Amino acid sequence: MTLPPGQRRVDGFPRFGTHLSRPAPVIPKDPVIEVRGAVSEAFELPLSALAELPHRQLTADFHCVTGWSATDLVWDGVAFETVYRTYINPALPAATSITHVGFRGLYGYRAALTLDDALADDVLLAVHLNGRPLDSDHGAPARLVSPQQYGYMNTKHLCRIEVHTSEPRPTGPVLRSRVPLRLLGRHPRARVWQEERRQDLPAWAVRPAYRALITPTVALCARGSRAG
Ligand SMILES: Nc1nc2c(c(=O)[nH]1)N[C@H]1C(S)=C(S)[C@@H](COP(=O)(O)O)O[C@H]1N2
Ligand SMILES: [Mo]
Repeated sequence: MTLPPGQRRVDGFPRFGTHLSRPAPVIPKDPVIEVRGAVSEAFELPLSALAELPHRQLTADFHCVTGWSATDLVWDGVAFETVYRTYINPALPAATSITHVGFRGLYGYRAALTLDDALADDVLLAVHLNGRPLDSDHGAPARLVSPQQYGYMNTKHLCRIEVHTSEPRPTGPVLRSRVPLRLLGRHPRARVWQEERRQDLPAWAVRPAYRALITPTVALCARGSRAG
C-alpha cells in the first residue's frame, strides 16, 4: 500500500486537532448547516435534508499534515458536489462565479477550499464512519472528508458553508484556539500527493518538527475524547 510522500501509517484513527483536551462540542438536537456568502439569501440546510440525497460510500486513507495516516476508513455521506448542485448553485444570483468554499465547524474552526477541490468526486459531507454514525471524536454530526487534501482541510462538526467569489484571506484552517496547530502553516490547496504541507516552507523543512507534535497532540486530544 502506498502512502503519500512523508506519511507514516498509524493504527486506528486518533482524535486530532486544536481542541486538544477539550471535549467535542455539544451537538444541537436538530443540527443545521448554514449556507452564506455569495448566495442571494443565507439559508439553513437541516442535516435531515442531507439524508434525502443520494448517499455514497467511500473507502479512503486520511492524512494529517503532521505525518500520520489512518488507512482504509469507510465513510458514508453525500458528495459535496451533490449538495452544491442541489442547494447552493440554485441559490446563487445569476452570473455569480464561485471560486472558494469555506467550511466552518462548531467552536470556530474553519478551512477554505478552492471550488474545484471541493467539487472533486471523492469529497463528502460524511455522516457515518466504519458503519456507525460519526462520533464526537471524528466530527459529529457531519464533517467534510477530502481524502486528497491534508486533514486540516477536513472540517469536523460542520455548521456553516460559505461561498466566495474570490480567495478568502486566509485560506486553509483558521483557529480561534490553541497551540500547537497554530504553529502549522497552511497551504491553499494542501494536496497530499504534491506534499503541499504549507505555503511558506518546503515540506522537507517541516517534516521533523511536525512529526514531533504527533505523540503529544494525540495524547492531549485523547483526554477530551468522549468515546474512550
Ligand atoms: N472542527 C475541527 N475540525 C478539524 C480539526 C479541528 O481541530 N477542529 N482538526 C483538523 C485536523 S488538523 C485533522 S488532522 C483532522 C483530524 O480528524 P480526526 O480527529 O477525525 O482524526 O481534523 C481536522 N478538522
Ligand atoms: Mo492535522
